[in-house]
Amino acid sequence: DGDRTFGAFFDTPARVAFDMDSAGDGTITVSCEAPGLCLYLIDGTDAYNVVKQFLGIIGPSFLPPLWAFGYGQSRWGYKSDKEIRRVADKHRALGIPLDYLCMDIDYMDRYIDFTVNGHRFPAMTQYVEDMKTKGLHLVPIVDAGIKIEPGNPVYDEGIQKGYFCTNREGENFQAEVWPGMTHFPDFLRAEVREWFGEQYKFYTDLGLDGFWNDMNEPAIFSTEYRAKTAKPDAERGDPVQPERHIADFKDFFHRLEDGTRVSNYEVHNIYGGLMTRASGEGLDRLLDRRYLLFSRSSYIGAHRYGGIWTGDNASTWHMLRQNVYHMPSLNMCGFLFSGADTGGFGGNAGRELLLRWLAVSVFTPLMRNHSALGTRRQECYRYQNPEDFKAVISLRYRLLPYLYSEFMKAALRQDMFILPMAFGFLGDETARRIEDQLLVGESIMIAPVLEKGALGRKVYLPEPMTEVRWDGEEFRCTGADAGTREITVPLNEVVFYIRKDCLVPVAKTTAASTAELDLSDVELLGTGTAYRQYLDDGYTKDCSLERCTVLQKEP
Ligand code: MIG
Repeated sequence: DGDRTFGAFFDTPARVAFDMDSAGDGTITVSCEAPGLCLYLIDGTDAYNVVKQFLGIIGPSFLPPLWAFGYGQSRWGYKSDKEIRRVADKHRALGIPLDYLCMDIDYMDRYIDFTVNGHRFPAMTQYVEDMKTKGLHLVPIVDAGIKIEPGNPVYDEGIQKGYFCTNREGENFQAEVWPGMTHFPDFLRAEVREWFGEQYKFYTDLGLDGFWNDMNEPAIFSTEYRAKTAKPDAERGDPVQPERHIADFKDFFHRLEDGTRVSNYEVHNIYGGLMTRASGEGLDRLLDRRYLLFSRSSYIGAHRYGGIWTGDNASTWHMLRQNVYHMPSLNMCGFLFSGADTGGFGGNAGRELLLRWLAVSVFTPLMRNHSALGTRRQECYRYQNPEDFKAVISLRYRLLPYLYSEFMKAALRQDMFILPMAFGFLGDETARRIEDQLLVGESIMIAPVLEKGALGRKVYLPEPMTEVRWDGEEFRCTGADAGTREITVPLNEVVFYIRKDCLVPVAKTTAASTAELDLSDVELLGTGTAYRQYLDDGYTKDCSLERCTVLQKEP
């Protein structure tokens, strides 16, 4: 009747359709084709309260190490250790901070998981070690499918133990992905997850401690049933043909713990989340420190094992805006550690778009510049005046004492890190309708510039705040009254706000990487009197709120 505030979680890995009042008579219809839908209804005093209860139910978040909050550079197409080293050196030479570099499928031997191409990376262990001494982590991609290739120990063991998904006839299901024909591990069984997780030992033995899981929807180019000739496929940039994919998903089967067979179509949405669970649980056993892990596909609950990135976006202003809109939703689902491909994956990013995008990514836990093969090179130093990029990315490092502390507190309390304005200013009708301003932790409000050619933007302040202008060198703080104001934001500056009676600890200097950053040596910005800072060594596993200390602002 409109008086009750409640949340509804439709828990099913099958296909669900939401009809949000298409008839216009106020009816919302949710339908699910597979049996076994579990519906959770959560009553609450307000929407934020409902979300907090939900987060309490789904469990605590994955906790990444400090370095995962640094800036990362990635690209599909980095072909060798030398090329990646050049990219890194260029950042260091120009003073653009950098903590990690991603290795896309190009590092593998013929796109086979748990292998390294020995021609392109002839001495991987040494290379990983060398990069680490420069404060740089390497982050390999891992795909869901295992190449059909007798002699490969992972393939052989999977076959022998019956760990792969099967087809209608009960044989191992075959699908073409990057390595050619592959089998999909049946992540729905604990035994298979444990086995798959163990395979990451290949990487941890090389000294690696960061990973991204891809193609785990699972994405399929063609199958034993669907010929290559009938190829139009989303992954290849052609128009999406949903019916084709649905036919694929109906063609392969999982075996549950109790022996029941279910088609992937009935459990499709949980596959990627369970791959991430497999890797997260494996890495927990393999490493005595925290690691970086993020996945393309996931499901409610899998935030306990890794973060997510929002997949293949494009270098457009629309996608930048989508990135902003996605952040609160992801946080409501527990995916605190998330972010988009900064600068956009497909298409060519111009200088203005990349700078504005970086100014948003400064505030998202995952801050990674990634682009597709064949697009314009998107590393910051490829553009005019790289010092402008350095200015924006340096803000991230200056803010890390705050961002890391707020992230960890939110994760440990099972709360959100990035919130919509509506949650921070309950009852403020104007704030409720604003989607292009966000709250980051308990002290910061951001109002990023999201339009091409804009010199600035209109900002709404529900309460008086401190306006902070970062110009690449220092923070200029001024008081700002409640209400609407117009601000000018040059491309090499970032403006953000500190909430009334709140403080933000900032590092006194920037650094080449988080390894050189002292999170305890801070200056306090804002009008508050005290800030509770979460602080640890950045990699220890036993994190707790007891690691908080109170910082007092001297009058
Ligand atoms: O079919 O590994 O979303 O980030 O660069 C494309 C190549 C497969 C999709 C991922 C993207 C990655 C790309 N992958």
